[in-house]
Amino acid sequence: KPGPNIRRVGTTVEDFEQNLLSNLYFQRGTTIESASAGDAYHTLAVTLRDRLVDRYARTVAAHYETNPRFVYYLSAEYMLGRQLNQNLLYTGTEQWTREIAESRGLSMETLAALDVEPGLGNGGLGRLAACLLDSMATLDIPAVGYGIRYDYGIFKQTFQDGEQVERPDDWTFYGNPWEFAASDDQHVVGFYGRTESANGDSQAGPRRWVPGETVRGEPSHMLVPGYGTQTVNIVRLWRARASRQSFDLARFGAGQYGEAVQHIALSESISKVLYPDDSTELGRELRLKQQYFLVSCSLRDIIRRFRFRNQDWDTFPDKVVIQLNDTHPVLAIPELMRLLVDEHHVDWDRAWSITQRTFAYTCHTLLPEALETWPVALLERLLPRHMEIIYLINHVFLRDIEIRHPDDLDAIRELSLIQEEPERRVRMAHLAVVGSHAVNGVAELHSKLLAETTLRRFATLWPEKFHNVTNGVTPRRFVRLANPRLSSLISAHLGGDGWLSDLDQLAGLEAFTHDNALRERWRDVKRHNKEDLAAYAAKATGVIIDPHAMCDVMIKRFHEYKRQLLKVLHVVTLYNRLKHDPSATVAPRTVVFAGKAAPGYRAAKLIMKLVNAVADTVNSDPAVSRLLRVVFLPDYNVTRAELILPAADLSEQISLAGKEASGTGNMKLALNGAVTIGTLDGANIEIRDRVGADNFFLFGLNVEQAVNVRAGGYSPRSYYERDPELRATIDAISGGAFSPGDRGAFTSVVDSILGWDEYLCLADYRSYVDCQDAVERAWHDAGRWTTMSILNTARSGFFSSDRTVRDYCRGIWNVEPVRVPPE
Ligand code: 26M
Repeated sequence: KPGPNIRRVGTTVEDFEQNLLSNLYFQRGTTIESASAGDAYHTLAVTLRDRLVDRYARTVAAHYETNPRFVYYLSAEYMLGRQLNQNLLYTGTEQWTREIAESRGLSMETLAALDVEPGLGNGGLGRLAACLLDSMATLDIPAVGYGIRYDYGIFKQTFQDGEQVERPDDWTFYGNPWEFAASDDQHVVGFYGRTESANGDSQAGPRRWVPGETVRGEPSHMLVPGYGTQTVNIVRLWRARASRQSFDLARFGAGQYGEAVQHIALSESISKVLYPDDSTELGRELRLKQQYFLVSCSLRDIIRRFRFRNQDWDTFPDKVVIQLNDTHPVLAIPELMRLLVDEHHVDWDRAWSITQRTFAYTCHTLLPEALETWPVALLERLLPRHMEIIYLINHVFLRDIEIRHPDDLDAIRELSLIQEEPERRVRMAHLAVVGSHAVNGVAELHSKLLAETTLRRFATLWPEKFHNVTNGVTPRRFVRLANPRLSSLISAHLGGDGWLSDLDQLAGLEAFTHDNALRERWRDVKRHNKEDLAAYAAKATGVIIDPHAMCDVMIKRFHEYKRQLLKVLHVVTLYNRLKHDPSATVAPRTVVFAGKAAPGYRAAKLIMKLVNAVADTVNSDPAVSRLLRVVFLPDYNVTRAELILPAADLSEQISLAGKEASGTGNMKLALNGAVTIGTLDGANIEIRDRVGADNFFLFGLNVEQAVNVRAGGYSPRSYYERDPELRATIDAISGGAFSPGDRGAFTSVVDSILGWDEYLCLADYRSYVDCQDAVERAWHDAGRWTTMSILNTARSGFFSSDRTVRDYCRGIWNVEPVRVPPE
């Protein structure tokens, strides 16, 4: 039981200033006279951290007292975003800090710029994990997030000759003031080796795994405060460390410096770098090691925590629910079986019941290439005992299927955890479904398609296992912190900031839709935000943008299914129109792109190069650049999103229907008053249902039509031949209009859409361009646009991740909040 806490922080501004000075002196080892901006930043960070530690200690005490059911969120990725401004807001010290800093000649911007964002994720999946952590803490849900502390996060993106160049993200180079390392709390993780019989020889009895190699997992944690509450949860990140005797002193003595540290480097490579792939699986052994490393460390930790207050294994699922963020941590299922059966001597059937009741699985994709499978041969080598357990799980499962459906070989083949052709592989999604009591998709359409296509057999078998939980985003970070101007305006009209923890209150704005004072200020806010973005764009890219022009944004990972290429076709269409008819009534527009591509994804990288080439041509052509500008902001990350979202007028959500599981950028943009142009895909459908069809620009094929077009022998070339404007657009690209020195630069992009066009860009082109014309007409009617913008914000309260977490709590987790009393 935790002892009485030392009171370290006070409640007044004087206390706060005293805490700062004391940390500057004792933590940073410097004085106010000689402190640098870095010293100030670091000191502020640890002073805020101290305040959160106080709350965290009380949270731990309340949890110990109540012994509640905990959510353990397992994710290979977290995109937490910068911590400073968030922690200032959550500790209520924003204003004090500003005054203290400014009185000493330091701006908040200078301090914020020193805050480094931990980019420990690729995109949507990792950011969703961070939003859910924020909402769980805000709703007082006892929860721990487990992840990997990569030394290098998602690469930094730069452009050279329009091409993406990746640079390492050494995010802790100057230290990370937000984390606590617990180097005395390590777990040992095994790999390779062999298995042998323990006692008896029953198939399902315990066996012993003798690993051939071990590494240690060292935890550190960051604090995850809730907004408007005392709860502070943690996210616990594991880092690989070599065992203590790994340094080869003899070799070092002999001058073989590289060889002397080789073993250390090899062991520690496990948590060295985040794999920068999003929705593709390359099946690298080190990636599998990362996954098992995360799982093994986290489960040991969860079990240790369970045993503080509980003994009976049968109560494990009453105290523990483990949410698997996609298949990346699915090895937790055989690992828990191994721990229960081999190490704690629980019999197989009892262990299996405990396991199934403990796990729940979220699927984030429908793309076949994103469904993880691992070669049986690799698993047998790396994790021999886990492979035996997977075989046994499969055996028992398929025996059941045979009883239900005798002689149905198709059912067996399609349901099996093992894929046989062309090589034997373990299907991680199948393992996840079989080992969990709940499976969910991330938007209504996605959950429906999962149950009808990818996981159809399972959904027929266990319909009650399948759920939908539509994604959400945290309004604290993506409205309050990203868009302070809009937030003040909202608070002024709603009579306070209660909306920040009860986002449905935004509906109260609707009453002011036709209030001229609000409307005018609404437009002012957007314009100011666009000025901020323009200043940044000028600095980062040299492109000058007009804050009065429509700000049309497409910000997301570069992927063919998301169809940045369709957006390029639209830009080139506008360019051609302006070239041929300089008096064309095109609305002034700034098209903003941002996003990274997986380093090995050639097609996506060529599309990026095309975006940059089109931007160069358009921006330097005086005949068009008055009305059309294109900016590709490099190095998209959470910080950059926070800058772009508040400035957006138009939100591009144009994936081919049936491909985007949910999307979350779509929600962030709508909340910031951007109007969506989008397909009936992912959560776009739910956004449109809520904001109203009049306030959403819909185009394109729906899922059923897209399937039929492809099935009916789709010929992209016939669209090219029939539509002269499309033809002129594509001809401009293939004719070298954007690559004067190298006409063939984009041949492969053009060949690919004319020849096969996997994501039906040409089938949706006409509908898209016509819809963009409707956007322009709406833009010309400034009053109509303002109404649409206000209604998008007012009607998007549903997309708070607080609602998402409540849905998980009720539908899947069955957990109750635990209030932490204020001191
Ligand atoms: C796989 C193998 C090796 C390395 C990395 C991966 C991998 C990493 C991330 C695979 C998929 C990854 O993420 C998929 C993802 O981000 N999905 C998105 O999840 C969001 C949150 O649910 C949804 O909003 C998006 O629609 C969905 O694309």
